[in-house]
Amino acid sequence: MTTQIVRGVCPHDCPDTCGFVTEVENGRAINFYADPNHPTTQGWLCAKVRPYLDHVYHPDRLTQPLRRVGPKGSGQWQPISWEEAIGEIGGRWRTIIAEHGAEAILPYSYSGTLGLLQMGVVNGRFWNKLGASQLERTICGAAAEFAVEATLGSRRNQPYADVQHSQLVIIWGHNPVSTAPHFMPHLLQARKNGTQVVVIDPRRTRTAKLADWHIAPKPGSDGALALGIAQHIVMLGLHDEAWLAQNCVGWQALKARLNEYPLVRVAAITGLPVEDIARLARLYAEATPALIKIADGLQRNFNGGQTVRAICALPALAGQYGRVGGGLAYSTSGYLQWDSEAVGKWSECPPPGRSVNMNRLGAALLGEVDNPPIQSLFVYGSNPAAIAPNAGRVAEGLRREDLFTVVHELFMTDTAVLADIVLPATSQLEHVDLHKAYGHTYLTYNQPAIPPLGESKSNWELMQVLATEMGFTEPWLHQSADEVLDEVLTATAAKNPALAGITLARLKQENTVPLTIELAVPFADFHFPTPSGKIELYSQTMANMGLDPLPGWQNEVDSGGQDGVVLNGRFPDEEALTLLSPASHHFTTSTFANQPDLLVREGEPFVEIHPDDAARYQIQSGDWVRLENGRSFCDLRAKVTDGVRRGVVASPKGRWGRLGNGRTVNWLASDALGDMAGQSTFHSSRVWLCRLEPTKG
Ligand SMILES: Nc1nc2c(c(=O)[nH]1)N[C@H]1C(S)=C(S)[C@@H](COP(=O)(O)OP(=O)(O)OC[C@H]3O[C@@H](n4cnc5c(=O)[nH]c(N)nc54)[C@H](O)[C@@H]3O)O[C@H]1N2
Ligand SMILES: Nc1nc2c(c(=O)[nH]1)N[C@H]1C(S)=C(S)[C@@H](COP(=O)(O)OP(=O)(O)OC[C@H]3O[C@@H](n4cnc5c(=O)[nH]c(N)nc54)[C@H](O)[C@@H]3O)O[C@H]1N2
Ligand code: SF4
Ligand SMILES: [Mo]
Repeated sequence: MTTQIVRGVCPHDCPDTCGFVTEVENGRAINFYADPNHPTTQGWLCAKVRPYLDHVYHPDRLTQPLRRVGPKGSGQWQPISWEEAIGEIGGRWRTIIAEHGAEAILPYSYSGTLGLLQMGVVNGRFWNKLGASQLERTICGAAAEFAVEATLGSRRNQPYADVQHSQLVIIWGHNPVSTAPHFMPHLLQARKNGTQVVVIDPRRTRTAKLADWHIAPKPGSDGALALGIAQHIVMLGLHDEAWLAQNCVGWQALKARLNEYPLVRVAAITGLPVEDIARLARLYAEATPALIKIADGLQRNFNGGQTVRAICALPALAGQYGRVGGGLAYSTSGYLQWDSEAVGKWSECPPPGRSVNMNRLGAALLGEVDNPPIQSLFVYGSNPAAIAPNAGRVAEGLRREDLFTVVHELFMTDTAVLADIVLPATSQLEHVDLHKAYGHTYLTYNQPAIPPLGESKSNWELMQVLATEMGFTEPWLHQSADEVLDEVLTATAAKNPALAGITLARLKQENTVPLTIELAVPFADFHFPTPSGKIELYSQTMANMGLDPLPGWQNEVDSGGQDGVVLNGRFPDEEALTLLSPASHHFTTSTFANQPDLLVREGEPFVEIHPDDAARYQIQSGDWVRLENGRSFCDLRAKVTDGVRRGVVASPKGRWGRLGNGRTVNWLASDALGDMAGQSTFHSSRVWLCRLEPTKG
């Protein structure tokens, strides 16, 4: 029997965007492993994706369209044909559009796949043509993206391997052992050669355990910490005044503001000893090259945007931008932005519908968004009932009798179970796509390895049948996958030299192709693509938007969902804890959190509690505890550990309520918006703790 070797790429939300290989016999994948030729992957996959065939061939994969027959959420389904399903969707939508207009339809999607076709084009073309509501995709890193672009003009990153050149690496609110694993061999090699590694995180993460120094500030205080470091560096005269004058706008204004952040005040805000802040400031100012590496967890709070602005100022103070092994590492996304017109066909569509912020989904479904109210929700590539903030409200919204919900999924998720129609989706082994990455600069083509399981369809195929149903005959709604990719590549290449010499044919041939990056070291020419061409420590753009134009810090506290709720003093301020819900090691948000082998490795849903906080409520490791606030409650197994700061509890994101006791930490999470770009604020959430009496049996 001949074995086919098919090369593909990991579609999941992770900066590493690994290449992989599937071996296929008789249309069935029999072997799966890392692409030994992919430069970032280097022949190994993470714990989540190594057992990928268990994901693809999971016995719970959805294989046919389903129509709800019982009450919402009852789990009573009737299999139907694709024709019936699409006909019913079209019929319902035509009625809704006639009564309320197309904006009453809200597509909701996020990062189930990051592919150009199955995410990017699918998010645009059909929905734009329909005139549906636009979704503000702000759940992940909106504030950091905005802040980095406002300050530096673009998101650019050195290759992971360049960390070899760093003398000091500060990993700030980021846990790459779990969330960017292919950075780690480079970091550990550098450390062996003498690079110092500092991790700043309220939790002793897997990454912190490998560092030379772990600093654990209070959550949401990092903006003040960065400004305190800056203030101290200036006080010591260790900043580079000439560099700042040459390359920055607003240095004098920022310098004046730094006076508001003396060490004593910053120590009080951050909960760190004055000596530690002073030591960190000196270390940073004297080490060169020095790299600060951040991701998005750091900024999922009320201060997120300003925190990132303040951190971006530090490499300017120390003259570290443009140096190999120095500067800021955030994301490589700025090197290549797909041509927006080719992706979304905006000019051939009606004006974009009104925008709905995805962080407010529950509130939006329950009336915050009206005129017109949301009458139909179409979910794909996301699992909002498990991953959105204030998820109890999302579930409540999804239970609305008059809401027509369609979910396109691989699995019967917490969201799908509340739908009216569930449609089966293909996995990455079953469809075509093209991926850029946010941690490196290779493009990788995904060749389908096996035919679609059962009757499942890819996102793009689904858009095509929906277009036909709605009578949309535009050729750009009916192209083949490769035709779409070719069109977007060609349109983008016409404007972006990063794609010089890169064609679809070449991608299909070589699979992984590097972008042409003019300057391997970001900003080595000291040109920053901001309006002024310099680093904008003071941002006029932000001032024009009514935002603080200088980096700063604000003391804003989560209500804990107590707005307008009578709680009879049950939640006193002095007993509030901050809930962090970071990435789990074995799942990608809620993806894989239904896979038996990975569930075993991750263990029971738990919450980490500092021994002092645990003692206050007589809690011991292994006890069932309740986290509670005005939004909801969630019961978890206690892990008492000094691996979290006092006053902080931590429980990883991504659990499925329906595989546990119904509620997850997301039921407690803040759905208020952060300081910039409509950002989510998961890590600002305040909760209260108690021990549950031992349950019987
Ligand atoms: N294994 C795994 N990998 C993933 C994901 C996953 O779910 N699992 N998710 C993917 C996605 S969607 C994303 S966006 C990235 C995120 O990648 P990361 O940002 O690295 O991941 P997070 O765990 O969200 O956040 C990182 C750290 O921020 C800390 N943190 C929270 N609040 C603060 C604060 O106020 N100050 C400081 N200093 N630290 C704080 C948390 O304790 C956490 O350890 O990872 C991607 N990769
Ligand atoms: N508490 C807490 N919650 C968080 C966060 C946090 O830090 N704390 N982080 C937030 C962040 S950073 C992010 S990015 C979001 C991520 O949240 P989501 O974008 O919802 O990501 P996943 O949980 O991975 O769910 C993706 C779903 O898409 C499905 N899927 C995969 N591929 C396809 C496909 O090709 N087609 C279709 N139709 N479906 C597909 C998968 O089966 C899966 O159910 O979560 C957010 N939620
Ligand atoms: S999740 Fe990240 S590390 Fe794991 S295989 Fe995918 S891209 Fe690679
Ligand atoms: Mo994310």
